[in-house]
Amino acid sequence: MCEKCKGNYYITTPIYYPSAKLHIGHAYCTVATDTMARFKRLQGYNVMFLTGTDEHGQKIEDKAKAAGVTPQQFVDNIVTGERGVLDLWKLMNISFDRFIRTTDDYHVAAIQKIFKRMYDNGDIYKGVYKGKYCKPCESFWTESQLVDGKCPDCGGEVQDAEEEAYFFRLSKYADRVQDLLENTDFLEPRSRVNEMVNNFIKPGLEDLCVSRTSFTWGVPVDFDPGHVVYVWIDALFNYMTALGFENDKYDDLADFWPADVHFVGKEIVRFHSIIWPAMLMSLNLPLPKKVYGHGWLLLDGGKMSKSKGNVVDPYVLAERFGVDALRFFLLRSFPFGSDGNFSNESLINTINVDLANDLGNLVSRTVAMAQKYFGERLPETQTADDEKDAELLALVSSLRDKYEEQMEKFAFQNALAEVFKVISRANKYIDENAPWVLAKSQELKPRLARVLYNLLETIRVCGGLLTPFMPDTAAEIARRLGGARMDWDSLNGFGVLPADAATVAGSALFPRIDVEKELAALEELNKPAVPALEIEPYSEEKVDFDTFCKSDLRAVKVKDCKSVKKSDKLLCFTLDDGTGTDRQILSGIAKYYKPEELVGKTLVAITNLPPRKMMGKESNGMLLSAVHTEKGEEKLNLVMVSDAIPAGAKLC
Ligand code: ME8
Repeated sequence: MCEKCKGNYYITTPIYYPSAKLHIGHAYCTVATDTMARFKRLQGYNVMFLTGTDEHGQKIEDKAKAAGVTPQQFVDNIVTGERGVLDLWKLMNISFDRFIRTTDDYHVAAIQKIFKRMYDNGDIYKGVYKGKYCKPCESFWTESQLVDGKCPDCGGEVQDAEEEAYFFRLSKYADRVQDLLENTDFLEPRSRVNEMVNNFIKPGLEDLCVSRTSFTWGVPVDFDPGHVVYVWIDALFNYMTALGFENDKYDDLADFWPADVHFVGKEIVRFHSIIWPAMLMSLNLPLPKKVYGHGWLLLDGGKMSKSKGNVVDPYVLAERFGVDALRFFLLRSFPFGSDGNFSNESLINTINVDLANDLGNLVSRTVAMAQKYFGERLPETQTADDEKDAELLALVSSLRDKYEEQMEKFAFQNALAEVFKVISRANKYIDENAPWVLAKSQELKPRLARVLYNLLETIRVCGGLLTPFMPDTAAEIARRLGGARMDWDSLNGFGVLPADAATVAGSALFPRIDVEKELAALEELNKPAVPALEIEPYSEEKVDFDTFCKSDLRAVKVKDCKSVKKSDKLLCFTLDDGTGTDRQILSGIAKYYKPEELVGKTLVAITNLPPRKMMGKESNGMLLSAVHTEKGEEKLNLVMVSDAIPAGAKLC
């Protein structure tokens, strides 16, 4: 630890499944973790911020197979490929110190050692895993994973099945884990404690299956070939292997373990607050100080998906609205511990109200006035503060403490609310003091200088406290304030800027967005791309051979073809079917052909269908045609065969 530092601080995000591209919900937790890491650095801590990817498991193996690549190629593409996970974190200005991939060699080797240690101490034993098996998918499922009793992947029937597997003695740690949850601040928010204890521990903790033989994409159990470590030992221990636990790649355990906090989404709180401490207890390792289970970003009250009419691709959002605006929105709009409803409209409104109107205007107006009335620097001759200034000064002076109190509780929304209270007050202060009136009198110039100084100081403190949320914006604000100090100590008081503070003019920090226009543009972007060519799905239903052979297919020659009165669909064909008697068939293809272009063609007809009346005319059979969809438009082509085939020839 460095001598000047306040101490070490270790914070982590969950490691993401690279089974598909990440959406804005995934970015939510990472932005929150980044903000916390930056806040701790600002306070003076020596921070280790870990994130990464959780790359093993059947789902990845299956997806790679479907894509025709190896599992490693599949995850490499999503993690390190263009617009992958690493690109996204770079774009979002995520200041992680370490990135772990569970396919990294050092991690794989460490997991094998960890598994063996728990096996040797008797906490991992061999047993039989009973579950439901889907044959076509070659997948095991638990009862609770089934959807309406069927395979959640293909919807097919499942059957009872067993496979040999290793189990972790989770049940042995039930009492100690319950005590940890109920009698310490290990898990927050507190509301999640009851959920864990009542739903999972009290009904009886079962031992946990920790190996599989039904797939191979995992860390091999080195002392029992055929078994791979099943997900949670592999995933959870990333938090320690990334510091050097059971490997020589890193040597940071002494400095950073136990972690100060693991940020995790609510659906994986169970794994982090029950299974993770139990595994650490098994190895007599110190437990992390805290697990914080945050809420979900929802779309229309439900799970996030692309199809719900909102753009959720963080790349698109960051590129259109700016990274800082997007980061800000995520933490300003939703209380971190609860679910929140995401919408493009609320994103735009937040940018317009908080960033363009309140923050942006305060900075633009103040800097523009300082420049207009005094040029590059304020004059040192200023009046002392007025009574009118007291409220603003008191608010700014106490802001850092209030903000810090909220940040320490991970209450990002409340911390921002404190800052924006001061920003609003400062905008009101401009109107109350009407600098443009003060500017008219030479005598009032020292007062005008003081008003502007107070505003610049307010902007400096607010800008500094916004650094963890909007690092680029804060840096730009510091620049406009002539390179103002924004370090932690300087944010605790009023009067840090020199009296002759410099200012630098610039364009609007956050231009206002036209809500209607932008929503329309996003809707356009969200329209699914029309596939160039679509064919009808193949029928699953089988036809037996004899039934198929009953269809009498014949080559027929078009003697005449006419449109049908009062019908814009039908064409009426007079056909030579080789019998010597003309056959009449009506076909609904007028949209696709002009009648005259078909005369003389050799077509295929099913001739033994019962006669049908259409628009008062009798149709004796059906002409075969091929249908497909091109760029969203339905196309039809009559099946035409070689003119060398005589009328009446049977097709079989
Ligand atoms: O769970 N809103 O990975 P993952 C907020 N590999 N958070 C969301 C979200 C949403 N709409 N959708 C997902 C895993 N998340 C495991 C973790 S840790 C040892 C292993 C969050 O990619 C989710 O809650 O499925 C989780 O915390 C994180 O994204 C990663 O999810």
